[in-house]
Amino acid sequence: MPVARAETSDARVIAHVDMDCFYVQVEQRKQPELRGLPTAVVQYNEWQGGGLIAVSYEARKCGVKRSMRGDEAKAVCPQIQLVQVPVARGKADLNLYRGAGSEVVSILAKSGKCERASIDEVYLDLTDAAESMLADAPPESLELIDEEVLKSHILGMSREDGDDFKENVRDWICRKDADRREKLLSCGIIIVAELRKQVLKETEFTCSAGIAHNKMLAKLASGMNKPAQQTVVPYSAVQELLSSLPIKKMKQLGGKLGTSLQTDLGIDTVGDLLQYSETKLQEHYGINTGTWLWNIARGISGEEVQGRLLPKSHGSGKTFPGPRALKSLSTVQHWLNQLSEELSERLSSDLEQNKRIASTLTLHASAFKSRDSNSHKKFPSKSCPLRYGVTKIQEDAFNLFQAAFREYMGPFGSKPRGNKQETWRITGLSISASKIVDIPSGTSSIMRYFQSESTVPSRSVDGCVQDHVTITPSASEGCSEQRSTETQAAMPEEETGVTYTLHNFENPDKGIDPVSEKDVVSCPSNEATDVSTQSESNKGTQTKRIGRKMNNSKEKNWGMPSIVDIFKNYNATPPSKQETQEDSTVSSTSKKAKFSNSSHNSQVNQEVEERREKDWGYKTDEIDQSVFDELPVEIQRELRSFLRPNKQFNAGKSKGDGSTSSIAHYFPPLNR
Ligand code: TTP
Repeated sequence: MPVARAETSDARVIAHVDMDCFYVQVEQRKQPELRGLPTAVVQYNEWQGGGLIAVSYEARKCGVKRSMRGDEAKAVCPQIQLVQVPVARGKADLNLYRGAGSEVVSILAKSGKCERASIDEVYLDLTDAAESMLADAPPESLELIDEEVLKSHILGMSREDGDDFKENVRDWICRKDADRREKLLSCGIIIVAELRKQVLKETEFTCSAGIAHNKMLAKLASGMNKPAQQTVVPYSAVQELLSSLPIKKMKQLGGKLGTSLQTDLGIDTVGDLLQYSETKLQEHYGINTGTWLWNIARGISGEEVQGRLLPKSHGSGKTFPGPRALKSLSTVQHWLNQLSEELSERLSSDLEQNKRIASTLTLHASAFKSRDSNSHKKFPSKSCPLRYGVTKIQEDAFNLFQAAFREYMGPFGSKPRGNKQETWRITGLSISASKIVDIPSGTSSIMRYFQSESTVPSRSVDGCVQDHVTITPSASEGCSEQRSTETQAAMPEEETGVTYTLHNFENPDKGIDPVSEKDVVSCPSNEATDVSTQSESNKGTQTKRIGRKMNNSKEKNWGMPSIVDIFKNYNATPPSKQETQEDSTVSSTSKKAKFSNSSHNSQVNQEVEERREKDWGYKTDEIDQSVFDELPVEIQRELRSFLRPNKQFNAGKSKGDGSTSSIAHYFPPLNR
């Protein structure tokens, strides 16, 4: 019941920390002479001075807005300093900003559970820290309260009394008669002020924060007083905050659902939702969404802070505004190649530094057609299993594009209609890698996968059960290119300055999960799995054969035959040493000896098999052998001999000599 959730989440202390005009601050740290001056960071392209993507607060005072181009900004603020974003491969290179974001995260992460929400935003669950403070040094016992704490904005508290407001804040924070949840919030205020000071000291960056009982309210609050300030949402102020909040400003209501609430139910503010019962909302929007809407109208959100310091996905994108729109498939391919290079570099870096692999590649594009009544038709997004290695990604990205393009152009394609050729333009391209999971640290052999319980689905960095991961031979290509730093991108649509609407091409990662399951289609690549066909068959066969336990999974099975399916079902101890020895003895026995010992062998095998069945929950006989086909041959062989040591498999023409065959070739250890 929602009310029960309210009780539990009220006792939590959550902060949302958001850097102020982040890219500007990063540039100002690099060039300190820009500090205090009206400054903006612009896209690299020169057209009309480039699009503004970050604007300093001094420039904002002069009327400069993010939606402007450089020339426009100069017109309203002649003294503005325009700094161009770094460029690589003909597009913005955000590594500088990503690195700066990571500096901040590493400071904040020391305080409690920390979720990196975007390049410059972090959620913190400070409940434990607040509880300790309340137990050891409650605010009311403090003789001195820091100035930064006293500057906090507490919603519902008037600031009109001039300097007295600091006293009011002090009184509020030190109330002895407050209930426990509000006392915890007071501790949160003190902790966050301290953290913000620490971030400033160590990075020279200012940030703002929202402090509340849940993520939703903390996020709403953090943007209310900027820059370098913090805002608190006491429980008593929730209704007032939400009553006038435009419905579309609420997270997840900026799109179709928000529009439907406006047009179908006449709802303009979050507060307006209060007039509808939970049942009524469920009638309109289904059980879950109805309950969720009912909850958010009351400031209730059970969403947990995920312990995630790394991004959920990697993206690389570019917009092609106005005359720069792409007109030919060869230019599209050229740009997809650039984007793929960048993506591959980041994947390699993630693999090397964080031991993570991504499993889904998604392509988004924006386009328009001339001479078409349907010219606003959305360019479909497509996904396929991700294969590591630049050339594979390039190939798959272009294949995805072509599949989407065919669908977009419709049955007539680009054939002439009447006398006129149908023309099309691509105005934005982005590719992203998602469904990222950890691989066990120090992996040196495929056997480690089987021996590590940590390889089961709980590996997900964000706590969700992940989909299948495909490990392909091309992983080696990805590894050979490893360099660069960490992850998560952010850039706006270069041309329009419209931010975070449907898809942000230059900033494909910014707060948007690039893949929704319904978008996933087959990868048209020859080598990649055809999900649309295979998913159907595999949903039946693969799940039945190797994944009995997966039948309970709520996650949709895309049907990628994958080694991870096997890992997912392995949660027991590895075969004992003795068993392994038995296995290897059997496998190395000559044909003749094998024949003469066949009854002994079959008995040993049967025992081994029975043990595996007990441990794993299924018989190795039941494993669909086709799941191995996606693996490098060396690993196939290693895996097959591990599973069925006495059986000869055909697909075993290994490149290596067996003794060296190992997944380590594909995912080399960090020190390489
Ligand atoms: P934001 O946090 O949205 O904005 P900001 O930090 O510049 O300013 P504020 O103080 O108002 O929070 O974005 C963080 C950085 O992400 C921003 O400095 C530049 C980049 N960015 C884009 O590249 N494109 C976008 O559309 C937006 C909104 C931000």
